[in-house]
Amino acid sequence: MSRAPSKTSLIRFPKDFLWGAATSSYQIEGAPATDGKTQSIWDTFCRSAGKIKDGSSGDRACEHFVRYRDDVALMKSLGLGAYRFSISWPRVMPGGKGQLDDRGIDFYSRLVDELLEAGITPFVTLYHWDLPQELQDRGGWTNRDIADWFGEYAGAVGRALGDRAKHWITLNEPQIFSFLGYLTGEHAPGLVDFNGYGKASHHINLAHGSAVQALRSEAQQSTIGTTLQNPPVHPRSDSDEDRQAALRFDSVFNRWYLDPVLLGRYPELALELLAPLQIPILDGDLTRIHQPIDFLGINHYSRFFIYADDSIPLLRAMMDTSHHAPGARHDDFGWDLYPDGLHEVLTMLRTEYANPVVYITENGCALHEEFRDQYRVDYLDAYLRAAHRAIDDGSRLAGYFVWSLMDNFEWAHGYTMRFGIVHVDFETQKRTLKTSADWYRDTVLRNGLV
Ligand code: IFM
Repeated sequence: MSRAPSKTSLIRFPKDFLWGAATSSYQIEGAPATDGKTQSIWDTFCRSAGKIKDGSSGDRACEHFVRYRDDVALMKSLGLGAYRFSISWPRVMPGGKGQLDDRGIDFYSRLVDELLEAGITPFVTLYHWDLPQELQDRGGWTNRDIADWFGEYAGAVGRALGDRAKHWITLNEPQIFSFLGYLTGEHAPGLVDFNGYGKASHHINLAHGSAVQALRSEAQQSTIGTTLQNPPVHPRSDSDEDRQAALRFDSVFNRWYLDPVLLGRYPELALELLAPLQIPILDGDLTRIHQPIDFLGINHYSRFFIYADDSIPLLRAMMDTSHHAPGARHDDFGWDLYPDGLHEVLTMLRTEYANPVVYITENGCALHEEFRDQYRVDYLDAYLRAAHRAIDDGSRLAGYFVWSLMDNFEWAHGYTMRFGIVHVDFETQKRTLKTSADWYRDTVLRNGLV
């Protein structure tokens, strides 16, 4: 009896598609006071009782500061073409202003060299939430001067690393760090201050613009972008109240950051809703924010279900993190597996924002399964299929970074949530590949999904 040759079809990604993994400084580095580094708002926040679920901090984290060579070797063994990491502002510029500290910047310089030596392209994020505490003491993001402070910091880092690092991301998820840091108080600096939120949200955009300008002059021949998390915002029910709430939420949470950067204006609805805050938007601000960028980074996890709720004034909308679509699988965070959401976001960018080049700069899920993480394989596979569909439709998706390379400090959840494709034993610091890491390596090597 003859057997037909087995055929496996491949969902192939474009030839130059970049495959990577992402991390951030506070979540993995440790070494909180080494070589002159000063405190960040997360060092402070973690010391406030009750803020972090397991009472932990990033003091030790993955000890990446001393283990970075091994971690780069690990990335190489996974066949990664790119690595997205962030710079700790208070490590390279103690106190947040002035000169770079040679010892601090030297760490990132060595990391960049190690990556290039391993054939891995560095993607450098300038701000992934660890603001120098000294700047917070001067008002942090609510102080308009932060746009200049951030620009000076960006220029200095660009000058130091820009001869070798050619891909830059100004900010990570402005939506999340402004909302959780200034409105709900769940993240550093832990404030519940609607007026402060209003100011911060505009200064964050201004700071992005200043950083792009500074990088253009200091890190020439680089590609520059920013990273947003724009989840699809769906009403929790069909009621008119929830639908309107979802529109309000989308405008204030998502489009407030997308529109000025990509279109050079704030969305009308958000301006109307936030008008009582009298956000000081001065002449010339939108021009400063609307710098040409080379790509948009999108972090994507799931969708938000929104309902009408008065607990946040003006916005009158809230997300229901415990709501699930009927039958949907979800991860330990309670985030639904909803790959169509990624297709939705990419389609929105293509049709409403002139189809920018996009990198998915984070995508992943939290699972307590320590090694055999089949759910993560299913999750990544499903989201990558959705991404591929968007490419077929015409989206200019240039690369994908899994969140995260390794288990790490998950902010207010401490070490209770594991996002890595590599398991970290936080006692011994041993790294072990999970099932998903093997799967990801195979995917990267074949540049496609079976
Ligand atoms: O761990 C975070 C990361 O720092 C920012 N994006 C979402 C991830 C998971 O919550």
